[in-house]
Amino acid sequence: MIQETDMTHQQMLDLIQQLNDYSYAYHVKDEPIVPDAVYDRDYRQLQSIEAEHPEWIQADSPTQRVGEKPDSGFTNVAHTVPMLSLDNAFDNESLADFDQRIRKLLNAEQVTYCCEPKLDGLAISLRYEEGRLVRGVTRGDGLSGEDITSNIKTIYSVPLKLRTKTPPAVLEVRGEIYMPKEGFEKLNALAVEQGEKTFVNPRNAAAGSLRQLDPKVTAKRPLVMCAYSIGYVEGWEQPESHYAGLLQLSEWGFRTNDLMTTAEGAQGCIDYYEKLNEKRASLSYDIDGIVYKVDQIALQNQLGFIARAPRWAIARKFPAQEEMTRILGVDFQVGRTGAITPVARLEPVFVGGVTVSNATLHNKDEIARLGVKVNDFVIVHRAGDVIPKVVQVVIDKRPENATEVIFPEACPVCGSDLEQVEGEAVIRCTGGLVCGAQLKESLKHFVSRKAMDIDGLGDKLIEQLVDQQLVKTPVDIFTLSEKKDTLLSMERMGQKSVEKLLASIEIAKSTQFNRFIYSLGIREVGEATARALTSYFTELDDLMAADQETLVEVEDVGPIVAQHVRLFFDQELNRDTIKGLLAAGVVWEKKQQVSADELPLSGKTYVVTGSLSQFSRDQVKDKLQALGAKVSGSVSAKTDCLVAGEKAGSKLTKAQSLNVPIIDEAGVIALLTEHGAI
Ligand code: 5U1
Repeated sequence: MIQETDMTHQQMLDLIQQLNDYSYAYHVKDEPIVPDAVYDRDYRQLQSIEAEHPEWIQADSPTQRVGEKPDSGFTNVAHTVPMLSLDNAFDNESLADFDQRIRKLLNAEQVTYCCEPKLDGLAISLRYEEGRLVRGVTRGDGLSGEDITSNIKTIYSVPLKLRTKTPPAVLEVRGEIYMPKEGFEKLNALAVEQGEKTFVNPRNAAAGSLRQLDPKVTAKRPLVMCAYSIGYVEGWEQPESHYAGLLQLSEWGFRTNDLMTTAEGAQGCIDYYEKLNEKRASLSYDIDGIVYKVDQIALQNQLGFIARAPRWAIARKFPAQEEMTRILGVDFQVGRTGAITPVARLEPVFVGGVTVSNATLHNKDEIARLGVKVNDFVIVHRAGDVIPKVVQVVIDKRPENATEVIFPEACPVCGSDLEQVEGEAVIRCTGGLVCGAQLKESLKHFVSRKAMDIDGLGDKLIEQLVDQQLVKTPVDIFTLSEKKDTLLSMERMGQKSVEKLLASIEIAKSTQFNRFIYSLGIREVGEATARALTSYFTELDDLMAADQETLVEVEDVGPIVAQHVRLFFDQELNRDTIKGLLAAGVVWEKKQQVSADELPLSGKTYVVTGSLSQFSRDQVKDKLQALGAKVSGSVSAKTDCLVAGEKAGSKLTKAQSLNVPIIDEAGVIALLTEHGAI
């Protein structure tokens, strides 16, 4: 490391370049090239040299991202070229109509469209002169917007300087500023902790963050900018297609969406919609639709505009994830660990693509935080398969008959006392397996696919078995064969289904150690932790006897998990259940203890996609992990191999574009066989 005092001007410029390279890799490419500590050290070094030589400070220095408050709030600035809005299509027919219109106007058989996720954030226009950022302006009314340059500069994915030696004389880039879901959750969690107001959704959080008059506040908000078009350019010839323009923006240092692609005709666009709709909930950011644009710029020019919307683009909207409805009442559900969850009964409402009649209110504190009452109008949010939740009360519409939500004093199912651990929001029933609700939920978990995997023992049947007192602990499941006649007398249980159920129970007795531990339902022990525990302790007795100090040596096990594990095995009832299960014939194959880095696929990252015929994707993932591989959900340059089954989609395309090795089902079976996993 060079001492700051010895540093030449050129060395400082190199240091800025290096920091900007680190930042680009981290914030634009999502592929950090150095640990945070290295960035921080170099950043501090730059700060010292700038303190010593203020005359050397460069506009693109990372230290210049957070400046002073603008003196007089935000000023209004006219856009060089208006920021357009988009026509919407809410179904496939309207999209097909759009394509037909375009083909007719162009007299073309088929048109290529650029397809991009429509990010749910705020549109922005960034102006670069000679490659340097000079202004960032909100969309406003499309003709003029507010100059929020000082806030924009705090966003690390906004390049302060284009990554080229030959930039266009003027470049105006349009894009969206948004807040990723994780950053939004953290921001809201912090607001709750500090007793401040929370944001209803990531879009509002992004808008609120950009509206801050003090850039120091904006700088603390996890905002991201993603470019989606070139609004205006001087001194540079635009490529022939919109898609190529986006690739150029990416080369110049902008973040572009990695799911953007091109598609042929209406059918190509519809296929893209179906794929993205499936992925929508698992994305790390909110999208509210897809934007389709005629890809050829010459054709765009030929098509032109109607009013403020281009004829050559359309937004295909996804079903809204937030809707307003009314709370009819509040029920209190008791979960597997005794947690009491208030659930709002709703006037049915269509949200996130389905009709919703219930939404979680999480816990007592959340009821207080929302200030929600029965009969209130509320905003309900539903994304993907996640449980719908109430996110806001519409206070202006509060009716006269709104009544307080009364939290129960005792367990609504078994009447046991309730308890609340200090510092935790959750209130629990103390009844344990004596509580019918906890017993039912524990059994549902015990038999579930990733646990003991007992086919034919569904939720309804478990409820009947508990209600009729045929099953009081998981051990009783393994003695159901002695109660065949009673089973036959139960609702919807014929000879065939009873036999099938008993056969599945018999098969499930041969399990795996990690599944067995997961099935016990120890608090905070999910699938991955169960796997970590059982590769560290190969013997059940050793795991049951381990003290907390030993438990925290296990990868990913912290003091809280260790405490829950210890508490679980300390309880006589749990030890008796385990004894009973083993006595009933539950067994697993013992594995040789191998340290994690000696496994054949240690250090390798796999992604599994598409449909497989001989194994489920989960089974293949299990087996790859057992061989030491890490299994990730998305393809990146760090992926070592993609397992692509039939109908593999964008992950396959991405792997191909990144030259990631790809194997099919036969290939993965050969690999697993080679290493003795099957
Ligand atoms: N991804 C994307 N979002 N979005 C919004 N592209 C896109 N294009 C837009 C808008 C308003 O307007 C074009 C007409 C440039």
